Amino acid sequence: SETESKQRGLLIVIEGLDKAGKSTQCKLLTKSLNAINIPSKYLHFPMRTTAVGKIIDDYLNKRIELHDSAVHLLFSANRWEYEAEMISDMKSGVTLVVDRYSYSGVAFTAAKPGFSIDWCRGPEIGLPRPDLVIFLSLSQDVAAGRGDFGEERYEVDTFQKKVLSNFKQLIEPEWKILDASRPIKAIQKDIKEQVLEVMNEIGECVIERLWT
Ligand code: 2DT
Ligand code: MG
Repeated sequence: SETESKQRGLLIVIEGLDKAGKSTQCKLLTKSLNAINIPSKYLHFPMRTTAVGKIIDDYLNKRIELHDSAVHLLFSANRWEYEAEMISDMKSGVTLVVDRYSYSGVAFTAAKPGFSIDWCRGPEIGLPRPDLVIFLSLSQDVAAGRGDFGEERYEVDTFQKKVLSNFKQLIEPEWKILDASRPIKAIQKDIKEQVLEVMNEIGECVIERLWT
């Protein structure tokens, strides 16, 4: 009817360590939501195709060196440069399925010497707050069994351990922690269930902001 306004899209974030299956699950979710006529878009931060993203890609592939603080701000800028589009997508009913977000931003930089979680949160304040955060949890053993790390910066066991301990400090009560060692389909089933549940609750609620 005319009085019934369209439900906004959700901001769904999937976080977790390397090799937890974030990208696989995000892509499957996007596909399956679109298949049931819930318009959805897959996003992955860092978004390496933008001007800022290209610098981040150079840094991650060790083609350039940058100050750790500068890199942190670039990762954040890479989200801010997409903020207007995220908001307009959600307002027009598109659900965003996001592979890494501000939590990775904080957990990774805070794993470097001299960086506090508090300082790392600063530039993220005001970004759209996710409606649902799913954390794919994987033990070190299972992760190791999924093959070697790549050659990018941060793809080092000792660093990943610090990142995990930072993630643990960021977990909020509403987060859904899923065991990522299970088969892809089983994890996907749980994720979809959580998403549909949140979708029923959200309705036309305002888009909240991070860490305010
Ligand atoms: P991918 O492997 O997902 O492409 O990430 N990272 C990511 C940060 O340090 N800060 C951030 O804000 C984000 C989103 C995680 C490449 C690496 O970049 C790290 C791994
Ligand atoms: Mg990677």
